Amino acid sequence: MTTLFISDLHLSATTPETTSCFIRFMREEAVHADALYVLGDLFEFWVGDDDRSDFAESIRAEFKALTDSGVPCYFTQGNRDFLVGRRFAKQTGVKLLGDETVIDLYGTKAVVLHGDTLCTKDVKYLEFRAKVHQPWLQWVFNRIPMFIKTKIVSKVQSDIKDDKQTKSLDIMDVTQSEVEKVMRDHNVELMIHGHTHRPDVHSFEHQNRVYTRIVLGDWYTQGSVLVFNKNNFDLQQRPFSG
Ligand code: LP5
Ligand code: MN
Repeated sequence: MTTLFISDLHLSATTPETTSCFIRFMREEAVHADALYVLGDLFEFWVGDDDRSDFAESIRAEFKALTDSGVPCYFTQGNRDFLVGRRFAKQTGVKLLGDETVIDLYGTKAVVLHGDTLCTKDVKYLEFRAKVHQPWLQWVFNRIPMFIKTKIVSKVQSDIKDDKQTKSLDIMDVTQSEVEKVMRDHNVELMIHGHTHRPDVHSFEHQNRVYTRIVLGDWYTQGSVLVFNKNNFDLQQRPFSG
């Protein structure tokens, strides 16, 4: 049996190929798994749990069908879907995780997270994150009508769209010392995260212990899945045209 991890699908109504690949993955693959972990950025942007669009309804329906079939499903917010909340969880049966969660993977402890908080050199982003994570601000935002929230999000996105171009790839990658700190804090030798869109397996040694960091891939041109079972793991791709 296997546990599956995905992140950075960036699903939206404007990218139907990605959505089809995701739906196929949910119906044909996730349904046979021990558990599914979604480590953030499932959506291109999630404006709020009050989104009643056909697109939002169709994605919720996939999660509901999966959890109804008995597969536990866990969700960590990413920088694009930090407004996924309790209502989404209730409607879908998905369990919301905190920013960093230690899980037991067939006897191995692992810390799972989106990965944005590991990028400590991206100070401007972390300041922005701190602002939009303020509970009072989210409380207010969640009470604004959907059509106004959509306008606010578009305006902020267009205002900051050029900001990313000014940052180096190094700034937008994880900081190794932060990776080590998080693993040490949780006393684990395995970390799984997404966000950087640089799928890979990194190993390093510290005081005679070997540490592994698995980075999930995005779903821009194909599906990307970490398949984890008792004896091994594999970062795999799924073609869009199935
Ligand atoms: O996902 P990716 O890789 O493209 O970029 C991320 C970081 N960008 C973001 C931005 C969000 O996707 C866009 C969010 C729109 C939010 C609308 C808010 C509505 C209010 C909600 C209130 C509860 O996450 C990018 C990182 C990159 O990852 C690293 O890979 O660098 O970060 C940025 O580009 C952010 C800028 O550097 C920050 C610019 C400061 C802007 C200040 C505006 C303050 C707005 C406050 C809103 C109330
Ligand atoms: Mn991200």
